[in-house]
Amino acid sequence: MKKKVVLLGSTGSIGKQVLDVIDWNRDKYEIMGLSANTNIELLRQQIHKYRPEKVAVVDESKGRKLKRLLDGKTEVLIGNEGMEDIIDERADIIFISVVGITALKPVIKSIKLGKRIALANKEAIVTAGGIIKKLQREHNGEIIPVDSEHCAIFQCIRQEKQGNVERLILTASGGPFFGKTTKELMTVSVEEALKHPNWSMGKKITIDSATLMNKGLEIIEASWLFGVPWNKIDVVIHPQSIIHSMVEYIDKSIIAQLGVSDMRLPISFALGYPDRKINRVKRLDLVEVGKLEFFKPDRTTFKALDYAYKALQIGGTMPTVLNAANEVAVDLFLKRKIKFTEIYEIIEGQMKRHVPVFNPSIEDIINIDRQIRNNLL
Ligand code: MN3
Repeated sequence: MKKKVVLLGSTGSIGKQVLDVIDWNRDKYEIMGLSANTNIELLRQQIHKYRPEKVAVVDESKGRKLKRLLDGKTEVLIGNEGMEDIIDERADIIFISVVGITALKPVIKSIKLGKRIALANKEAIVTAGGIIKKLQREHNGEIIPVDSEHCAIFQCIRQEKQGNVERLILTASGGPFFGKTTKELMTVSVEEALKHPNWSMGKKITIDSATLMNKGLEIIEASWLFGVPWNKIDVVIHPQSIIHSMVEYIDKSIIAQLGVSDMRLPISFALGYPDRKINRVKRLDLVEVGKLEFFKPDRTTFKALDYAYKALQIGGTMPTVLNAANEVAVDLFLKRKIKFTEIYEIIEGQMKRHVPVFNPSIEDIINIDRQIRNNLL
């Protein structure tokens, strides 16, 4: 029996790579639903190839346009509600590869169905980790992280008792600005920030890698996914991006997961788990890599790590503020309206002003997210 997959965000960077992996295993997976934000040209090609029952287009006018272009065999749903509506209880795997907090409601719906979520989105778990984990326990759902670091930790931790974990060690490439000073960072351009040394990803996450906010969000993500407190999560700069993360145990033994920097590896794992699927990812040649280096992150220059630890330590809605302020700031930077270093200033300013709500509901999180965006308009 083929596994039925609903893929949210099929036209984005991760979504396209999910379809690559599915192409390698067409006898094992079938696509039930797809969603896109605005790229209906690519979505139309995907519909033609995979013949899903339903698709969703978040942009309303693009959605209506797509409806007119199709033959009527595929149902087209519109808006954020449409994206939620294609999550079907007959699906085996809900693959969530949309960027940003818009993934929150789809994640909540999927986890309530008790399904496997292959989670490539960070923001939902960063802002609502407590709620998601509680629902996961209640509904017996399954979350397989696709973020390469968390997928690595998931693999390192599989057979181990929670109590034996001493700390998680997240690796970071350091991004394009590793080694730069604050003064140098003030004048970097959008083009320079978009040049990631190892990974090919969407724009938002590439800027987050340059500021180290990506790693900051990943600290919070790891804390919720693996139930490990902030003071037991470390970050080490590893420019080769070969070790995707590590777990240290109480006996000082460290287990690491290694592989080439190709997102199709964690995607393949998340689709196949607990099985492993043969794929076309390049084999890691350690001799060719030659050396693996590790450095301490510069937390004075790249302040994002400290903001994330702080947000996680405070808890409640503080991670929501961190995330929303960062999303807006990155967008402003990409539009060339602010300097790179102002991303940090915006985040710090919003966090300082915020009085956190503890044990927030989904509505609290959505309201505070909106409030932060309004503050910054
Ligand atoms: Mn990552």
